[in-house]
Amino acid sequence: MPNQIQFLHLGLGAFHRAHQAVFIKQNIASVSMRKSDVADALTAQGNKYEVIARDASGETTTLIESIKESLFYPRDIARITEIVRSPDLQAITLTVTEKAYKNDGAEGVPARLAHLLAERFAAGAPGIAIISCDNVPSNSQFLRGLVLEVIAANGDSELLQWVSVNIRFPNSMIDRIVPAMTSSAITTEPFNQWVIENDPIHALFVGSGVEFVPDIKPYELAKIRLFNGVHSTLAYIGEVEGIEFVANAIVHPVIAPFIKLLQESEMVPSIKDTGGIDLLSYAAKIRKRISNPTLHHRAHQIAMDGSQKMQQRIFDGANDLEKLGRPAPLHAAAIAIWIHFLATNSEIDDPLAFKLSPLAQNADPLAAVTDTLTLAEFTRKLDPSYFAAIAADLETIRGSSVLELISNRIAGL
Ligand code: CS2
Repeated sequence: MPNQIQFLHLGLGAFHRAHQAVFIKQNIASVSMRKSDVADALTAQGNKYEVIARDASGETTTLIESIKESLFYPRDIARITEIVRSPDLQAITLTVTEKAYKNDGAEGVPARLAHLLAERFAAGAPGIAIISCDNVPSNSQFLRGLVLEVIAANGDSELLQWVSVNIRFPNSMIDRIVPAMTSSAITTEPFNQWVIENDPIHALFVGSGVEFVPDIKPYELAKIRLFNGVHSTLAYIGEVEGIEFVANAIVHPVIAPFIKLLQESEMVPSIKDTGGIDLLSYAAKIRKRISNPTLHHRAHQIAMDGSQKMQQRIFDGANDLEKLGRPAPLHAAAIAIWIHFLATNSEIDDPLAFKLSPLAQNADPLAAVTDTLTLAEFTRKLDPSYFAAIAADLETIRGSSVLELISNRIAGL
């Protein structure tokens, strides 16, 4: 008798195992989308594993048993299809990283979702919720647009109508620091947050700690800018300056005041509708969490896929400040540091590095900045009024160092 599965998860990484699998008390079938090794290892250990939450005050270990099946797409497509066709299924959740949020063929995530939804429609099963758990603006709704695009391109108007009416895509904000795993246990921080836009799925989360809110936007902006924007900035500073872990970067005597100023004088005012969140105290808590000395979260890991992250983490905030008529010299500095990283690092893990790095290496700083930032693939472009300031910063870095640039910025130079 197969398990009754209420949640299907796509993207079986460490983050899923330390986040959704901890909050969800129903049965989950979790699917690896790129390689089978994690799914197979998890199956071999009976799908049970420990999550160790650690900070300077100590650690707690929790045995997680919500994952009932670990599968690999496409190898296990027959079982995945059976789950999707079942009326037991209530939701599909996803952690597939930023770069999966585009339509790039039949193996892409939106096309695979469209395929699974076609199976559910054909089975006559009721609607479900699809909940993105990636740090992407309006994540689930954005995914909805991509899925509908695939279905429309296939010319399946009945499915298009059914998905539009029956499949809910509530946006969600997720937050927990989960460094890449080094052993079979997952190490993370005590903090764990999941906020979902109001949806009937809340009935399955009663008592779970998951928050439901009418408007996710302020949570999303606060998280992506004040946390992830800071994380990326620290990652590129760390990579250029040879600081291995972000916990060390954020307490560095020059970097710490720069990050605090970046948050307080630019990121906080870039968010006009705060939804009642006290952004200054939120920012302070983020700095404290990133400085958790027990996590060993590598700058190199966070630096990955910058082309897919910087747009929403840094460009958007700078663009909002520009619209508000406020200066954004620290956002400009963060972008200059990223461009310098693109030009000088030899181990960049980013799908667009092969285009960006040569552009960033242009000896003329203004050409380097302009060509890098106007890449056609960027969907959220930085306002060109920043280019000259970024080029001046790049010149400073090239002539001295990243630390020199940021000490100038703290001094207000
Ligand atoms: C990080 C995030 O790797 C990254 O890009 O910024 O994974 C970050 O640790 C999480 O979003 C924290 O919730």
